Amino acid sequence: VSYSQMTYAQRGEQHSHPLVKQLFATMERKKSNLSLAADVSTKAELLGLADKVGPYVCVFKTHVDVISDFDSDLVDQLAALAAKHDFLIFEDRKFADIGNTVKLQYGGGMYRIADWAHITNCHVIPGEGIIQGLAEVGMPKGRGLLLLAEMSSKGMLATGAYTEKNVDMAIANEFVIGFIGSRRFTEERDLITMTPGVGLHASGDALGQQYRTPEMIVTENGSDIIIVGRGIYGAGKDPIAEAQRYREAGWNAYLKRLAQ
Ligand code: S5P
Repeated sequence: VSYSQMTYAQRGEQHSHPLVKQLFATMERKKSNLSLAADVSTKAELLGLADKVGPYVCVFKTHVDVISDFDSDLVDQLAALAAKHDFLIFEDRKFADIGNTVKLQYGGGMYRIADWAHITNCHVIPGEGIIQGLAEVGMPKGRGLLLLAEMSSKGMLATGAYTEKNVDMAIANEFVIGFIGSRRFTEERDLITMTPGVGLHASGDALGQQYRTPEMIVTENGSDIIIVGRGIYGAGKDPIAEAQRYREAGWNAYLKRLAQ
């Protein structure tokens, strides 16, 4: 039986990676396969969003390098909100350099990402060394890595043989817990997929983003988690109401998949 036919709870029980076990348990507890892409530019906005939308998401996704007033207190407060509302933190850093450099970028600098982000991600353009470098920092801390096997934007180059290489590298490296992409990629090791470019209404933006519905992504394509940003906090929106709506849409798409 395919993993896409199993419940998140069942998959959590049999998964070998403690972080993924925790993720699936959280998803089941909160009945949420929704991740918020919190692309706001100040500390106050980021923490405000985490406190408001936190109850409805399993994963809170950040881009800390767009926060104009970043400081270490921000990550302390974000970690406290993660405990309060029961979500994991994913820093969407998209590392893309050689192993030695990404080790420095992941563990050090002013952001010290490995100290607070449960999940991060990378491109495999540099070859397998990037995974090994990140693993040296993240594995001892119990973190997990996603590979960008595909992207959501118009004209993206991660296709065909490149996507397949991502899948091979993910299977071979314990630190990898899954992918960013549009679908389930493999039945090996129950590697998860998180999908950005999800929207109930909009079809895209002026800079190449393309949106598909939760049903296309979760029910039809077998992805595990939907990532939604501007659909929840965009201009004129009520983030709590939209988060509830996307949570319900994502969860119903999952229930529909199980019933197929
Ligand atoms: O292929 C990708 C990969 C990612 S991680 N396409 C994406 O859009 N993302 C991220 O998902 C992007 O950096 C942003 O944070 C989020 C999508 O935001 P939205 O406002 O378009 O929903």
